[in-house]
Amino acid sequence: MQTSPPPPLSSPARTIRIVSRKSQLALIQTHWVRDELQRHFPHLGFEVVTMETQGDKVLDVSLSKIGDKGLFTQELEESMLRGDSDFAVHSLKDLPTRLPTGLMLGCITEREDPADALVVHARHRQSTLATLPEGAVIGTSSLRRLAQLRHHYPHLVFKDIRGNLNTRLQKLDEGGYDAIILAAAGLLRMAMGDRIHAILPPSISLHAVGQGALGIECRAGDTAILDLLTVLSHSATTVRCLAERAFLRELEGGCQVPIGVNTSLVDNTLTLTGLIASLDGQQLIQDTIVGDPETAEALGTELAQRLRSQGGQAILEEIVAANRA
Ligand code: DPM
Repeated sequence: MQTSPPPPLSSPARTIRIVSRKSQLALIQTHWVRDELQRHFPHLGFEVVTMETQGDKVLDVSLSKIGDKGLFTQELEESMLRGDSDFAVHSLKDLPTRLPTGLMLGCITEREDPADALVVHARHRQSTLATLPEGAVIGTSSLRRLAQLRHHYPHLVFKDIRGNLNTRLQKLDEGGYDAIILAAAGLLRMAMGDRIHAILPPSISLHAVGQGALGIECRAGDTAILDLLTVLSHSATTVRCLAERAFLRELEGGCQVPIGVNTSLVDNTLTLTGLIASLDGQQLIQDTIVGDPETAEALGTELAQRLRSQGGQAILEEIVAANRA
């Protein structure tokens, strides 16, 4: 049976459907994308459809335990593959480095500040991570944040925290934690930048791959949609994030590992720093590669191979073994 092609984008019968998670941050991001496209293409119709994902529903289990591929993306991907929607807006860091057959990363938007941020309870307004009291409880579900902060601040205690940004801030304000670590980008996009007590420098916390950027996923080869998306694409962010994603892709073995990065693109030179940490924060293996932005992905892959041979491989194997036990 032959299915007829969808009507052209300019047909009045054709509305372009954007699929999104329902969280406040997801909707802010998706509405921004829709508004930008509507501004560039006033004659086209855009509609946002929202869905819940596994990651939104399962809130009582630690991210690192359930946190495998596509936790926040799978339902949206199925919707695009069914033809119920045309593209999805994700926080790039939640988009797996390998996508299902039939889908592709259509574009990467300009990055917000990719750094991690410290948010403290009001009683610690005068404190820094270094001066928080012995045993102070820090909320995070990120193995990456946990391992790096354990390394630098062994006097702190770490406790899982789940839920969307509003829920997490509420849990902090209610006194369940002394401080929490969040992506600065999420707070800034939600106009809650005033909650940022300190930005963590790369010497303390290397951020997650793709943090602060949006990744738009669409059906592979959907040229009509890909053409529209070019107006949202940011070339410097794209180069940096493609290097970061190639680095992560080369290290991933289907389990959550503390992996951090930092990138810069200055004077047509790409600098990528990558880190693999042991879960206890005892070992931080870090290196930096510098090169031509044209070879961004090859640089990411090479850096990953270097870290493996510098002790990263042993850490990866340890984590896989611990997950099996
Ligand atoms: C991923 C991680 C976290 C999110 C793991 C990591 C943080 C979980 C936690 C892959 N996705 O960063 O090491 O801290 O318990 C997420 C956030 C954003 C996108 C929230 C945040 C907003 C920032 C952005 C959750 N995904 O990191 O505080 O768009 O980059």
